[in-house]
Amino acid sequence: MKEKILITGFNGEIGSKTLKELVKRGKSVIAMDISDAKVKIDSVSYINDSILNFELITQIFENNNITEVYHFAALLSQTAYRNPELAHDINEKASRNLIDCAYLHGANNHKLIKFFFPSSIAVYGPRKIDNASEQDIIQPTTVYGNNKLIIEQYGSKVHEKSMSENKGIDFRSIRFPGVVSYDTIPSGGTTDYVPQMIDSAKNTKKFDCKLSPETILPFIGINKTISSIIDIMDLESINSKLRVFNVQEVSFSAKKLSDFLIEKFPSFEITFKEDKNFQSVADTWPSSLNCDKANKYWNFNSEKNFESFMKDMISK
Ligand code: AKB
Repeated sequence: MKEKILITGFNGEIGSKTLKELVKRGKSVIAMDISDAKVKIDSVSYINDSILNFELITQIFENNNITEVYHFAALLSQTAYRNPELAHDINEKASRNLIDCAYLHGANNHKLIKFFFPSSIAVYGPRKIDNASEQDIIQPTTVYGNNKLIIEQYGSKVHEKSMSENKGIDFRSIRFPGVVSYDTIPSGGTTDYVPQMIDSAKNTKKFDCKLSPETILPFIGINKTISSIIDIMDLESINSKLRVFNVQEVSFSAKKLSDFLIEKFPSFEITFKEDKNFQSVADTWPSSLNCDKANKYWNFNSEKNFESFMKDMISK
């Protein structure tokens, strides 16, 4: 049977670009999302359904030769805060189910299925730290952070079991900071003020920033996000018990961003109105991440400084 890759949440910011990249590399993809594809690629098999349809997920594995899974379907931090039960179902229950199905598929077919899970800086807390490394204090204070941590740990546990049996899943995960795209303006996340502020400045719209000017968070551009996913999944194996790796390109405060945008777009108007649901979350997330492990395993590095990072984002 032909080898297939399964992507969930393919319509999202990261899912849509990962899908395109895999197709470009000649991969045969089954793409699943609750909402239908805006533009369809001929070679892709689309499934328009919920990740909570467990029967369907079982069938996908039964009827196909799946070799890799990219699991992007999720509720982001602010949406999860407003819908904790749904977040538990989508972010945790459905993720566990997908890991279990992939494990069974691998075990039954005596092979290892590569499984990619996008985690987040939301697993950190309860205090803001600088240069956070993978093992630093991990006590998330949010629903979303807890969901992500539980799946990091569950995936790593199933990975270990799989390694001891030499069949099942090969779990790989990246802890993403805020992701900044030049062509999508996401909402639902705590870090989405960055793409939203850039869009407002470019289109001369007023912007109300929900974080204090001093708040510093780490970020990565969408191109580096996608290349990191492709690079970690391209590795034949990762000789490490640690399955989750930090990546970032730059860290900056909300004020540094607004100053830069006002200089480039002098008519841009911004106000800072702290919203406690956003501020209390950002205050527990690291201001920067240590990426030594990603550098060690797949040569992850970033030559970006704030100016070159922002220039890329506003020029597109
Ligand atoms: C969010 O804010 O929900 C995400 C993240 C950093 O995980 N962008």
